[in-house]
Amino acid sequence: MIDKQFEKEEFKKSVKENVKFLYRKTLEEATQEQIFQAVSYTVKDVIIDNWLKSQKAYEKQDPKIVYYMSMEFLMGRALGNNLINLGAYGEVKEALEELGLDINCIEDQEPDPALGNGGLGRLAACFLDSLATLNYCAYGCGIRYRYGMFKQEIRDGYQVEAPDNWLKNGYPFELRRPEYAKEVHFGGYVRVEWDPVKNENKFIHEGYQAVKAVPYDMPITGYNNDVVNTLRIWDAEPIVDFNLDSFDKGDYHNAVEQENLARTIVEVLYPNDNHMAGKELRLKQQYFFVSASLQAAIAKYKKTHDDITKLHEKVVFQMNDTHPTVAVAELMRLLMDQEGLGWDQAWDITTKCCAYTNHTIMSEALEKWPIELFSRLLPRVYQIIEEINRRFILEIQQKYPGNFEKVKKMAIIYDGQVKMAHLAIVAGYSVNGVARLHTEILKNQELKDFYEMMPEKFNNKTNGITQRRFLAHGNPLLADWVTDKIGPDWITDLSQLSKLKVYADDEKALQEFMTIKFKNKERLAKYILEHNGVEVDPHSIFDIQVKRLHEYKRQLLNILHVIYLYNQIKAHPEMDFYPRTFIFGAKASAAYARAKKIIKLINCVADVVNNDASINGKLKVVFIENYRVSNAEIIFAAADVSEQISTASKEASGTGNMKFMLNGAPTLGTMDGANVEIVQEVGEENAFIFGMSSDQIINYENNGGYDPDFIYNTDPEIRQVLMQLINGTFSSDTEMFRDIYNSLLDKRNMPRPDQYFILGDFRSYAEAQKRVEEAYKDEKRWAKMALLNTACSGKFTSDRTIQEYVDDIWHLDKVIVKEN
Ligand code: DL6
Repeated sequence: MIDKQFEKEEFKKSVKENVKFLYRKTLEEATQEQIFQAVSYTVKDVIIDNWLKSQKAYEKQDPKIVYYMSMEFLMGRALGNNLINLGAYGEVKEALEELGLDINCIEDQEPDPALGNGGLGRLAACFLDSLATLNYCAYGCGIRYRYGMFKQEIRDGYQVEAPDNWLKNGYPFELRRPEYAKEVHFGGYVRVEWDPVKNENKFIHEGYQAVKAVPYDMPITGYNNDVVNTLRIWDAEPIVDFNLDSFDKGDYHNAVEQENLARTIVEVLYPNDNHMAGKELRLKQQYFFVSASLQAAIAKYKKTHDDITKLHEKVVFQMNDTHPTVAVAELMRLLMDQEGLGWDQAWDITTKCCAYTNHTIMSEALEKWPIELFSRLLPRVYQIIEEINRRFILEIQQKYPGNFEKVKKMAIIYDGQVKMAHLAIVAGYSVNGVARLHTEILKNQELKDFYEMMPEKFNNKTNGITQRRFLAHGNPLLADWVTDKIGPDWITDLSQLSKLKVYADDEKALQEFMTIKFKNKERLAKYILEHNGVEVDPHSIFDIQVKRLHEYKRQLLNILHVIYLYNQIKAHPEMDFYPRTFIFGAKASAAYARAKKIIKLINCVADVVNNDASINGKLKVVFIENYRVSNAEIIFAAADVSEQISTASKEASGTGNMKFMLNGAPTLGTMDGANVEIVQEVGEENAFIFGMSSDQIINYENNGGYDPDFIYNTDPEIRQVLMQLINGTFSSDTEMFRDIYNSLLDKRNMPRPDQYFILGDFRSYAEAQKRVEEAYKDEKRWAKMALLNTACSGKFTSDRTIQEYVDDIWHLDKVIVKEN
């Protein structure tokens, strides 16, 4: 234990008392879930003391605050993580044991607060952890969805979505803060009135519907520094007084609509990853949390500062993708209509306060809203965007006289649509990509015109992950081993891991490292048996691909290759083949039909392969149901091979790749996203790289694609695999996988067949897989590779990423909370 914050006896007493007060039960009578609540309240008690202390320190030191604005925070469970960061995990584990309780079972009672899809939502959670650990004052600003990311069930091989009612038993790590509630307005119209005193027009928003935004705060604990920051997520409630007023006036209809709006607005997280659904409710959600967060930030600033024109000295709003970009116009509105500033002053402040992170180049993810919808829902905000656009077009014309192509490509409003990325770039003072390659593609391809016009705004911030969750908590055996070898400093300084390199040729150390890996594989095998009913052999190679299901991530390439291996083993039973377990975990967006078919295919292949006695268990395929943060921790720790096989140029960064690397799994991947930097850190000899480069892919794309038919016609083994999709090998319904087959070969497939170059990269992938097998057979060589992956992963901590954001974009001051 770092601090004497948890006296074992006191802790036990407090847990018993909480069980009594909360449930009128003794410990013996209480359920595991009730004990989880009681333990959490005890832990929260300690956290609240530090939370108060942090607030006091912030009030005294008045640091600049970053507001991390994000539609998603994929937090994962809080109890274990808080205990790690409080330095009390070991003590609490022992105390619970003394009470006859198993900490793992208690932790398993906690729902995963899954207020995010994956990528940028999990990144936001890692960033909050690092901000608190590095002593920076930060707020996460988001939405308290009543239903988080759906729970995935696999029935008859199909994904079935079940609601995630994470709040059903009450969530112990949140605090309702009604005193900070704010009103948010939708619809209505803008009346313009002349202000004779100021000699200018006044814009008055009327006839709107109002919703009350009520914040719930969740504590974000730093590691061993007593810092507790806040994740503030907003709930929606009807405005009671206004309703009564409406009833009095007989405006029953409006009152009911306001009730409905409040009920629906935060009901559910849109389960789309890298895809924009374009739903009106989504825009409502965006404006709802952005408006409430900005109002709260301004109110907080004004409590201790009287000059609003200096807001940017104390406040920065980081927009996590374009989802919160309406913040730009809302801040302008608040500064002009509420604070009484003129356009130029408001623009000056806004453009010094807002910064934007881009997380994808997938065109279907780019947010564009129809003017009709936008102006109807947010009439005043739309007016402001029109004015920003008008002024920006003048700037373009000044810089590129007569060049209408530029206006067409760069305008914020064009073709009947409001383009949120353009708004974010024009108003933001910083635009960053999330891995070196991604940022270069933004500068030279996707956002080329903007980069040419305003190069000073563009910068790269390669993503990172928190080692507190993904090593200290997720892989305690390896964490202890690392601490034993190099001391505990890696927990807050991951670059320390490079000290492990001296063990790369130390046989004893390598053996210890691989023994830990084996134990983690046994742990995962047990989980798979319990959850899938499939027995897997921990001696086999655990080859793992866990991430959202998307065609560009190419789970299809992986499973087609499994089919290819299966054919090889069947055709050559005598062939030397190291047993393999291919493990998948992935949620598909509920409306993404092809992605869901790929899940079905994986499960159908698993059925055939796992039940074919003739291959002697050499090949197993497992699809882990309901992949989420809590089971991810177990999965990363157990991986031998990390599958990172996206079509080059499509994965902005990836962060799963970093979690595998930290846990000692070499990357089998393309030169895409942060894989490029992983390979640079660990050396190409300690990874398995294959496939076309991003330049090659982009080149093909710019010239109408390539011809997968040629491969189909000239490579009989690939042709056999494709034919098996439609000849009944994996489903008696030969039409079951026709769409997948067509997606690869049919000229009518839009925008072209095999858009993600699966056949184009197939041979290269199969060869890389062969190299994996060869390397794995050489135990010493493999152990060295695995250890070096851990040793070279220091760069990929979110602590490094956050420090770069602080140095280059946010310019925050460190705050000291813990007295020595
Ligand atoms: O930057 C975090 C993460 C990247 O690592 C992934 O490569 C990228 O796909 C992901 N993007 C999103 C975009 N989602 N939407 N909508 O999550 O961001």
